[in-house]
Amino acid sequence: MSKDDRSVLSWLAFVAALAALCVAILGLNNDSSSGGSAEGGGGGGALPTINVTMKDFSFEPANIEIPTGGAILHLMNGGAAVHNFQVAELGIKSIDIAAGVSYDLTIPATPAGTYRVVCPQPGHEGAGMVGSLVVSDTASSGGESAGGETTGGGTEMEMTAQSNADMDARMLAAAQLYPAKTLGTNGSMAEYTMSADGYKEFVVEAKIVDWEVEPGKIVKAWTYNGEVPAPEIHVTSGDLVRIIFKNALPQSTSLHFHGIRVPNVMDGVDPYTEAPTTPGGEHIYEFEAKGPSVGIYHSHHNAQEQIPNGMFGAFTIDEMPVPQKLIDKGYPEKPTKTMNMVLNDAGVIGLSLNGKSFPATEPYTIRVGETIMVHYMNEGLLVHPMHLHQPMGWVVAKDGVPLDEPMPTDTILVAPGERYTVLYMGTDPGVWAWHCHILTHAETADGMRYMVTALIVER
Ligand SMILES: [Cu+2]
Repeated sequence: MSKDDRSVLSWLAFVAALAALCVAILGLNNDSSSGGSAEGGGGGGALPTINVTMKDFSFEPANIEIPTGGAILHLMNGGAAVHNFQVAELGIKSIDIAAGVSYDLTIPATPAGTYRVVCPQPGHEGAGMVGSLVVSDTASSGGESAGGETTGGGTEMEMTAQSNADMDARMLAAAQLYPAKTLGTNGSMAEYTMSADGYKEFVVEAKIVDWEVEPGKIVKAWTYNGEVPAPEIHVTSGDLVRIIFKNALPQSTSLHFHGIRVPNVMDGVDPYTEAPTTPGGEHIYEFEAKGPSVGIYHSHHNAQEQIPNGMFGAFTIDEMPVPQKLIDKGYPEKPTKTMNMVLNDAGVIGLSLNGKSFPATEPYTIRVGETIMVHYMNEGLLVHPMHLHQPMGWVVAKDGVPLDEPMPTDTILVAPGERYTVLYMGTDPGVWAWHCHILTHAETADGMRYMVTALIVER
């Protein structure tokens, strides 16, 4: 057993403590949302109608109680996005319900039990749009209100010692998978060839590949060169850069260099600065690198779908300097390691760090006294407050511009499109949790998930 293995195992004690906290939080949430309101039905054997509001991104109530004889769910979309109501176990799925529209979904007679409800729209389940359909003999069936009290067995409010032990066991099982091996590797550096006319030439091909986000969740990811995030393009100021861009997608696209200084005609904004690159087509981008920069290359065509599906990669020019003020505090002049942490929350990939969801995320290791420089890059649709339990970090650059005055941080809010560069120095040995602090982006009742990884600090 390696030192790393032991460290990860010792983390399990921490996992158990977090599990207990999670139970407490869940209890509170259920308390405020339990009990669906029932209306209509008219008696005489007609099915009761239960109102369910769909929001961005939740169901209200989250626990929908219906009798075994069936019910009509009056689904009202009170959000801004299209939503859908699915109970996969029962083979039930509503139509796509547009914002502001309601739809009556009939649930036929169903055996008593608790069934998982999700919105199957890309990214919505990951964003927390899940609930339970609680079918019981004791749920009201004649048009009476289901009331605010839990009447059926098996809801999370009625947590018995057995169900609590079951939850702990599920959390432990999930935690023990970390770090799980999955299909599809990332984190490579893009290779180039030198052209006869002095350019560093990179070939970037947009294509769809099978990508395992977490164990067993294999999606059709939209990628550059088959990786999520795409291979990092790293060049030096003064380099002449040529990107030979090929489109193997079934859809047009274009390539934008976010946070990189390029001539307007190389900005990749079709149909303004260029025509879209159609399926099977090719486009050449050329410019001189002017850094330092911490940027991203990503789609600028149907981007709200193409980017979250995986079409993003780091584009960096030169290195971000360590501020003199930190060197004065004893930080090394160069970081021991530099890495990117690209955040995502939508599309086929969903809530993820570097294209992977816990327990498939990658742990990072440094020693006490060593430093790791992290470029956080948000390519999703939501903000993410990224929190490292220890060590304390220093923000040294914002959107690729070095800061004169570094700012301390243990939680940094990264909005879509933003890049923050944070320097951490190993202080106390241990396996330190590292996660988004929007808790539904990091945990479920089955344990830690999604935007969670760890920094291992070795002696
Ligand atoms: Cu988040």
